[in-house]
Amino acid sequence: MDYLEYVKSFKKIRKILILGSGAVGKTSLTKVLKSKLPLKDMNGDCNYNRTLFVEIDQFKTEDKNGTFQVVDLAGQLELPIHATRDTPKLAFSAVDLICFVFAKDNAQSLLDLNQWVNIANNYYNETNLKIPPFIVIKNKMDQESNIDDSLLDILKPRLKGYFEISCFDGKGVNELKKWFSEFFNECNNKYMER
Ligand SMILES: Nc1nc2c(ncn2[C@@H]2O[C@H](COP(=O)(O)OP(=O)(O)OP(=O)(O)O)[C@@H](O)[C@H]2O)c(=O)[nH]1
Ligand SMILES: [Mg+2]
Repeated sequence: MDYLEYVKSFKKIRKILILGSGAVGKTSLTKVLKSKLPLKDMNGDCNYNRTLFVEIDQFKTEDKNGTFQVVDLAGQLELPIHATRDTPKLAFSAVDLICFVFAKDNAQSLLDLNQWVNIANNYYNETNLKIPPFIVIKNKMDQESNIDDSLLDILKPRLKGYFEISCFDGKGVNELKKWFSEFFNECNNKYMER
């Protein structure tokens, strides 16, 4: 039996990795999952403070029984320092779920998903580990845009979930929170069945 899996189940902690391009709202996502309020109602929290390397945070499931530890990486892969290259174990090990995020008003961030998926795939292939389940989150649904997201159709059969949300006004966030609680139970039930 995997010792870490035992600890995670016993302590009711699961690890999430958030990947996606700069400014799509990865750090905002954790903020709203932690809070009862959307960004627009958090004082001063709409300012953009780029993640320089990695942010580690956590949020509770709705019933407060479980905790998700979140590893949220910088979106700028071209930085000389990037966790996917310099500390890949910190980013990728013991991950229960990967959340790929793109923004409705940024077509490039949708195209970039391909690169983020490849980076994750490469790590798990090279280390002979199975890629964890993953979801895609389209953020900034409050923004106007007409990007064609049919590109996602190729990915959709492999997705554990697909969500359209706005961290700014909170649209879709409650559904996502509910899904996370169910996913948490699913992880623990899987462990109990073994
Ligand atoms: N309109 C709108 N703005 C949002 C939304 N979510 C986040 N933002 C804003 O987008 C900007 C970037 O958000 P972050 O959460 O810092 O983005 P990030 O993906 O963590 O960016 P990096 O750390 O650079 O990789 C901030 O100014 C947020 O307030 C949303 O749903 N709608
Ligand atoms: Mg960030």
